Amino acid sequence: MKEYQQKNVSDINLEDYLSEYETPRAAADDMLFDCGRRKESLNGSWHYAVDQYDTCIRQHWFEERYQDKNGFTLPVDYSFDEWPVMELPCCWNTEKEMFLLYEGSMVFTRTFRYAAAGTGPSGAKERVFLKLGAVNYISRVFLNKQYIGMHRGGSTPAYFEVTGALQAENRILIQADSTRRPEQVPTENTDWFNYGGIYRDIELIRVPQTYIKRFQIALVPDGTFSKIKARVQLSDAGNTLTAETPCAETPGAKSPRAESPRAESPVSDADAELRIPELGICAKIPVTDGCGELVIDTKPELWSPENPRLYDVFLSCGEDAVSDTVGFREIRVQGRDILLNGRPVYLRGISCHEESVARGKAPTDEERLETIRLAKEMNCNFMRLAHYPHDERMARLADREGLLLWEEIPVYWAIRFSREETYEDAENQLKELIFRDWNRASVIIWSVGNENADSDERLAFMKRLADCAHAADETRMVSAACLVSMHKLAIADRLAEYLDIIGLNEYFGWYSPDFAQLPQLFANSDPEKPVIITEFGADAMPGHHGTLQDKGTEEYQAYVYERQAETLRGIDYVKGTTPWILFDFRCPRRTSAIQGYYNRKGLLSPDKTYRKPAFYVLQNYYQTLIGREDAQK
Ligand code: GCB
Repeated sequence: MKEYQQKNVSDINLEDYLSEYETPRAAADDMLFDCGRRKESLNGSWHYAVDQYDTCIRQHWFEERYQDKNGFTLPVDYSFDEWPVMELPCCWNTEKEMFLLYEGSMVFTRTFRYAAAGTGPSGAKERVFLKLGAVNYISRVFLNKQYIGMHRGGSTPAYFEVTGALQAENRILIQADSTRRPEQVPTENTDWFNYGGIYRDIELIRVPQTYIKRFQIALVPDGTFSKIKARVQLSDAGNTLTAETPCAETPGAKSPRAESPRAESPVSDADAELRIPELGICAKIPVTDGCGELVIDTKPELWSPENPRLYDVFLSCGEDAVSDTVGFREIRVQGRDILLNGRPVYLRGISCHEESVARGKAPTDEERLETIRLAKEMNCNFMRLAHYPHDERMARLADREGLLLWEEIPVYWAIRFSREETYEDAENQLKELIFRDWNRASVIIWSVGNENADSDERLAFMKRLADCAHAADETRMVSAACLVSMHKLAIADRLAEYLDIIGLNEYFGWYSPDFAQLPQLFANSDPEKPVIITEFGADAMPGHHGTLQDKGTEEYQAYVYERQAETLRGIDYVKGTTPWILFDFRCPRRTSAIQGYYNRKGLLSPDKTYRKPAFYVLQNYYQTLIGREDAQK
């Protein structure tokens, strides 16, 4: 047999073709702090092929073996540079009609040039990372015939170090696999459309040998609004960086190291330098074993939806420097109140999917801004970004525009709660989200899931997630959208014990038709914590009219909103609402005449141009809540 024939035979018979591409796996610990860094975009034209049978991996297309060792030409099943072209990032489903319902693998490839930068002051060469903003659900990266690694999780970023694989001329190949699988997070059954693609930015990021891996900065949540804590983690433990330009210590700056037993041990690391010019801060953060922390006395103007004040912050350490634009605010729970900057706040919210008719889960920045603008038009100060991490631009826009956010991971419905690998996947997505958006003032709540039936396995799984979120972030609150116990007609989810705020989805007037049960539910419940009604709602096809008996009409939807508002306004422990949902969204499960593969619970049409009457009901309700708050001041 000729060599290629032998190879061909082994390719088609090897069923375990994937196991060697399960690791290395990019995960939360591989993330680096990338704000304020120079990035080279690899967005743009990529060649692609639908790869329904995973042939790219089975046949090792990335090896580009066009000849055998005797120089004979081999037949191949691909022609990268003659494949059609797609402009990335995008969801393939909206690019061509024939891809609308395609779920599975697609292979994307392009070439690019890379010019190695000169060596830095230390003489060391730069390191380079590839960032994939999001690929649903699995991505596998190959660079210059070399396998780099894979990532799981459809809505969080992946960082791959590519330093050793880069050349002056490069071919990159990425397999994106959107297959739904029962053991994934989310599992195969959801109430939204499963878009596929490399749908967020693709970037190369250059950093020095030792780089700033994490930089977290926030107001210390102690009720004084007078301290900022900055935390730094470098890429290497026990590094030997030297600070380039030491600056005078800011008066009032305290390093916890000075108080810790470690203060006695010799300091081998350099200091990092933190600057916030508008606060007159230029402070050293002592770094030991690659980590440093500093608390600075200062009185920043506080960030809030009404006054979204942002400060430019700069951090440098050795040869590395990053920057960010951050707001300083305090959010915490006291009894059944949610306090923003020490004052009780009612979260006038709306739930929102990440979707655009034309671009699926890859809306333009203008569309994102429009979404925020529409929420504000409805008098919202809060938005629930359901049911998975939305693009990091959304939190940046919310920081700038002044909107509080709930961010969520897709632990949705019936996850495989007893499977450890599924837990690890969920936890990794949670950490990737938290590390990504840690510095965003707008984000006040991490949600660890939605509507998971209360079983022992689920409780253990979700408790671990809540503990993990608390451990990763002491400045925010943890919640989940829980189910009503219809059996007890009460808020009785055992997970509530581990949350700071109880999220509650209730559909009285819709799935549970009897409105009278809603006040009864609240009368039967006595939570020790604030509750946010994370969902209520009703379908209404835009322009579909009828009487109050006709479900699916605009009239009935508006009626549900009126009845809900009537009850909710009187419940003292309900501290916010995020009705379901801002706009209609694609949903394969919704096949009725009024639905047409859309979930029609939106207050707006799918293109966000048409306001249903319930939009104005909510707008008025929130206006009355603002009036009530003003009267209490
Ligand atoms: C829910 C889910 C949400 C659905 C919604 C509905 O409870 O959390 O994802 O889309 O109900 O419309 O049924």
